[in-house]
Amino acid sequence: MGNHKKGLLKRYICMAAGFVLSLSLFAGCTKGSNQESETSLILGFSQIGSESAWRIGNTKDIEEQAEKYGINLMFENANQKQENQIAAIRRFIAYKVDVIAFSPIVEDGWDNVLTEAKDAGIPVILVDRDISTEKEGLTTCLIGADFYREGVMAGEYLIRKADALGLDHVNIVEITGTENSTPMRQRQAGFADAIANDSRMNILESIDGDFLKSRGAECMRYLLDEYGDDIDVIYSHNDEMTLGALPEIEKAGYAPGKDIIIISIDGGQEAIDVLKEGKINCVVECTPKLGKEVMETALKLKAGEAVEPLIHPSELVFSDEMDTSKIPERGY
Ligand code: GZL
Repeated sequence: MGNHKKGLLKRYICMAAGFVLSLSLFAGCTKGSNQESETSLILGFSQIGSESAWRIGNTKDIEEQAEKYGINLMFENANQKQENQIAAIRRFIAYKVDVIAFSPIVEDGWDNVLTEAKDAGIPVILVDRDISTEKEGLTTCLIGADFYREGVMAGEYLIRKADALGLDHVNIVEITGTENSTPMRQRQAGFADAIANDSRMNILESIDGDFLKSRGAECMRYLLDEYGDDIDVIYSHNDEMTLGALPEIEKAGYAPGKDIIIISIDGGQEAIDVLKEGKINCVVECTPKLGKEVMETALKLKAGEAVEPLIHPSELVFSDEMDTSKIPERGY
């Protein structure tokens, strides 16, 4: 046999060994003891990444609840890449998990892989974010926040704040989350709709901060250079970007929460602490604690029971209108 053929054979043997090894690694990474794996459910979960305290809190809750419900969790972190989520879902299908759950980083581009899951008879739960598709029946349900309502609550707070301060015009800059993601689209729409009939309100510019702290700082530097003293309000789609923006506001000589009204979303401990200091005026809650509903829904799906198509957790608004010292520990 020529060297080329010997080389090819060696490469195929290595690839086959690698595939078997990766499957055995997946078997090893499921939670719970072996004897449980014969009886309890195997759930494949594709998480977006670790971009924020919210996301890290969501992952922690998913893992804790899987343990609590005795569910074998195959967890994959996509590190902010859609292609990694698609590859993870394909591995879950190959492994023949009982249920797939994932938080889609953006709304588009899922039809093919979700059709493969459907053809394999594996039900899919959407967690946190939604997808947009023309196809029916690719997913069973969505468990996640009402982002549109979060945007509305942010806008309604701003109207009350403008009334309280007697403002006759309000210039707003918006730092949005990941473009084409459900929270970005709906938080932007809800806020815009809430202030649409208030002639004082004027959005100077919306800019994509991708839910990242570093991008929040970059966006803030640009907006301060562009609009400086004209900025009355910053509406930021998540705490991470808000926390990135705050030092830039102070470096520019403005007192956040006083010279500029700061409105944020998520409600993690760090942002709540800054709210208590008076440097953020309003934090709309977006709970990352979705794990209980995910596990209960997965168990129902495995048992062939009907599930709720949409589960929205209840959410609060924390702001300088209340005694913020009474806000309990957030847990994320
Ligand atoms: C909201 C979630 C968002 C958070 C961000 O449910 O999708 O993604 O608001 C996170 O902190 O990055």
